[in-house]
Amino acid sequence: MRLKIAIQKSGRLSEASLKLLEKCGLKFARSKDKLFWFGRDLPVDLLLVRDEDIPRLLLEGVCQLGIVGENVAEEKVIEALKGKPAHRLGPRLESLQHLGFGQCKLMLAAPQDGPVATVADLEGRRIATSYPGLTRRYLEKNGIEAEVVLLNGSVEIAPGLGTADAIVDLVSTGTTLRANHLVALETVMDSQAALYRTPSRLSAEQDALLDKLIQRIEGVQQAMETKYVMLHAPRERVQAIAAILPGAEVPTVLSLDGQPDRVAVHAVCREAVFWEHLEELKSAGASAVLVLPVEKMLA
Ligand code: PRT
Repeated sequence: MRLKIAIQKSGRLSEASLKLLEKCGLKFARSKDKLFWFGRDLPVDLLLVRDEDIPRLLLEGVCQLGIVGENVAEEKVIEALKGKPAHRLGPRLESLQHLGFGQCKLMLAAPQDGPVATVADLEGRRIATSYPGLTRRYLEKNGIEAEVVLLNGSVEIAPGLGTADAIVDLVSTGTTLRANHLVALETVMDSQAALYRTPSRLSAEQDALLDKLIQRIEGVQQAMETKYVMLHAPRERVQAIAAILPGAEVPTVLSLDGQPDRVAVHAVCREAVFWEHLEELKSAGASAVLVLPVEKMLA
């Protein structure tokens, strides 16, 4: 039994999703135009689709895993549950892991110096969004009755055109809001790409494969955050230097040929190593400091 993973075909999440799976050792027989890539070494295939189709493919059990923004997953689940009686709500999508890319915020924004300055000002107004489910849930939570206008693109121009008083849209740098003279007022939802699994039952083989994949993804993520630091230091400063290394376990200390007072220190740092750390190390007596990326880790 093979596993099928759905990822975005082309867009903000495609490259990072593919890179992550390749770093996990998955190789595919690629076909530029085709939507289906056959897994070569492991029985794991790829389906390249629009990101908004991924939640449905998982809910229907067509794919067993999918990488999609939490914003899209939540919205599509709200849509799928709409109008269903409570006892028929059925299984949901299970988020297995945050993936650390595609970070953004779904935000309420409105024209600068306009009548909408807080969520309370939305009563009786029109809000444009591509996320009607999340927007309605947010309005309900705040006890606000307002009209939600669905727009599938260029949401940020709606207030300027007079078709809405405010918007709920994704923001990452804030450039688009500023260019349209809008200000972000409140965060409706924080989002990033996540790995989701189907609510359908998997075979024992698929379950084992999924566990292996999750372990590899964790390893890749840990490796990305981890650095290997090598430096020279006065022997008597080793303890002080080890204390500066961020997130380091016990370092390896090696003798240096012909230099009885100095040693080489090697350490795996599990937290980001900033320039400030290097400057501190230098002040503590370290020299020849090298910071290297770690490619793979298995705890
Ligand atoms: O065609 P398909 O349906 O597959 O893709 P899409 O066009 O719906 O999605 P795409 O590729 O634009 O985005 C995919 C996912 O990336 C989103 O669902 C989010 O999870 C995530 N993401 C992260 C973003 C952004 N950052 C983002 N900034 N998605 C969209 N934007 C847009 C936003 O809508 C606005 O128009 O970028 C603009 C704002 O950006 P800033 O930097 O100016 O604030």
